[in-house]
This record gives sequence, C-alpha cells and structure tokens, in this order.
Amino acid sequence: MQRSEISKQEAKILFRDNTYKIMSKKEKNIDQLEKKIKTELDNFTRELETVKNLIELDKIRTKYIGKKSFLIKTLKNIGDLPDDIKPIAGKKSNTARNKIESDILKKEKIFKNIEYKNKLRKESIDLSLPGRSTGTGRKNIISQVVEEIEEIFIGMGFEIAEGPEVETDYYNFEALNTPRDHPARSLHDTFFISENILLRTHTSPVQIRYMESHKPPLLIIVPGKVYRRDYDVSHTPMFTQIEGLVIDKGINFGNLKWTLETFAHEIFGKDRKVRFRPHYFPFTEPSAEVDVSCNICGGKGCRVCSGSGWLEILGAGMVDPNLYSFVGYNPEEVSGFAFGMGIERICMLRYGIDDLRLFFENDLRFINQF
Ligand code: 2NM
Repeated sequence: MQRSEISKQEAKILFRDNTYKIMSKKEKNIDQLEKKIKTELDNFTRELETVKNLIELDKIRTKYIGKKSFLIKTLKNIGDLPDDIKPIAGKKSNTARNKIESDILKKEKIFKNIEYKNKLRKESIDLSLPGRSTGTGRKNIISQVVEEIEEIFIGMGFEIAEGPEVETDYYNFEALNTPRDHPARSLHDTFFISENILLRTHTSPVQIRYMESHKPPLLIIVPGKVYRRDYDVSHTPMFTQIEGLVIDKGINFGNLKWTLETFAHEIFGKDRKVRFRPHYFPFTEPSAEVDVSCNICGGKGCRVCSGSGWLEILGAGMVDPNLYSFVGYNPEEVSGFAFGMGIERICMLRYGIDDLRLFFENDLRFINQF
C-alpha cells in the first residue's frame, strides 16, 4: 500500500504480525485513547506496588482518579467527543477508573488492617506488669489516740457525745459559771464571730447541752476540736480535746480519783504514779490538776518535767453545784465530776514530741512515724 493512498484522516499502524492496517479517524482516536489508558493503568499498577501507607495511597488516588486526573477529565469531557466515539471512550475510561478504584480499595483494606493491628498492639495491656503503688494512708496520730481514749472510757461504761464547734456565748461561758466579767474569761483568748457567737474554747458546752436534754445518771465523754487565740511551742489556734462528765446520786471525789487513775494507768502504763494537785476551774469545786510521774527521769526531775518529776495530763473536779441551776438538775439530789484533757499534749508526753505545731504541719516524715 502506497503512503499517498492514505488520507489525512487515516493512519497506518503496524501490527505484531508485521502487517499494516489503514485506520479510520475513529479507529485512530480510539486506538490513541486505549494506548493512553493502558499507559495510565501500567503506571498506576507500578506505583501502587511501591505505596507504603494510607497517605501515599491517597496521593495515588488523587493522581489517577482525582478531579484533575486524565481519566476523570476524559469522562467529564466525553460530551465533546464525536458521537460515534463517545460510547466506546466512555466504556473504556469507566472500566479503567473502576479497576483503579477497586485496586485502591483493596490496598486500603490491607493498610487499614495493618494500622488496626498496630493500634491493638500498642494499646494492649501487659497483665504481668506489677501495678504502681499509690501508698496506703493511715489515721492521723491524733485520731488514733482519740479512739484509744474513747475505748478506755467506753470500757468503763461511758457514752460518746458531740456538739457544734460554733457556739453561743451562753453555752461556752455563761452556763459554765463564767459570766462576762469573770476573771477566768481572760484564760481563753476567744475567736468571736459576733458579740454572742464564737468558736468554742472547750467542749464543755456540749456537756451543758447534753445535761439539758438528759436526766442523770449520765456518763459521757466529748471529743472534738476547740479554738483559742494562741500560737507557740505549746499552743495552736485549734487543738483537740476530750472532756468527760459523770452525774448520778452520790458521786464523790473518790469516784473521780479512781476513774482518772485507771485512765492514766491504761494510757501511760501501770508503772506510772498518779497525783492530784489542787487547782481552780470556774465550773468545778473542788478542782484538781492530774499529773503522772515523769518517765524520762523516773520521778527524779529532768529537763522534760522541768525538774519536778511530774507531767501534767489533765484537769478535773467536782461539778460546781451552781451549774445544775442552768440545766434544771437539783444539786441536793445529784452530784458529779468532770475532767478535760488536750489530746495533742497527751501525744507529746507519750511519744516525746517537743513542739505542738508539728501536729499541724502535715510533714509526712513526722506523720508517717505513727
Ligand atoms: C476541765 C477541767 C475541769 C469540765 C467541766 C464540764 C462541765 F460541763 F461539766 F461543767 N466539762 N468539762 C472540766 C472540768 C474541764 O478541763 C481541763
């Protein structure tokens, strides 16, 4: 076939068997498109092999079937092609696009699966690892000693009573035989909230409240926080007190002595001597301070007991009959005794602590010793 015989709109192509074929313009266009699609598919397949992760896969997706890709542009512009080519071009492009899409989806599945397995591996819990210790807490030494003292008195038949920390002047002072002009008021520097409302300076107001609502016989101990305007090695603005009260027919000083001696022996040991020393409190008459023999020097006198051989542990006395008129008891019928002690002081004596403020600094090196 002569070259001149081939019109401008025809093309001559060489087949594998080395024969030539004259192609029509339509055939030529489709042939070109097929070639281009085949190149796209070949390139795609080659590149897909090298893809290592989902991000790279997405790049390939954009390159081959994204908006600006050859295939999608061809499909978009298919309307501009001659009518006889349209269906074939559409079919071929679509087939190629679908193949690329499904190959990518297959690959995507593989990558997602790998990613999921990696995530599972990362998030898995090693049950054989030892746990992290948070350290166990424990009761503060003050609470421990309060409970110990409670147990001692419960063993003697006492009950525990509690009451408000914000009190009225009446319950904290008046009803305790301590009117406003009484000299004993200066013993407590009081935190006042208003003229008649204050932070209790002792737990005695609870005992007044208890007597108002209970008839004798009664044996109670009242543990709780009390507040005084003080701050030095032996005073803090808040400290813990336990007070006790016994009222019945015929209660006498001998009952008081036995009760507090027994208590002192239980808490400090039977080897300690106990003594009652005359004292003054506005709410008791007679009153006494109770000492135990010094365990550092064995009673000979040393720095801890200031050379006296004795350590003061509590105050006590027979309830002043005046108090009974405030709570409606008949002083001709009943009598009783009361006592009070500071728990921090008991702890200091027991454990040889020389500064009261240590109890409130929350230094773990101190707290964890108990
Ligand atoms: C003390 C010493 C002596 C006491 C008295 C009362 C009450 F309410 F019955 F009158 N309660 N506590 C008392 C007596 C407290 O503490 C050193």
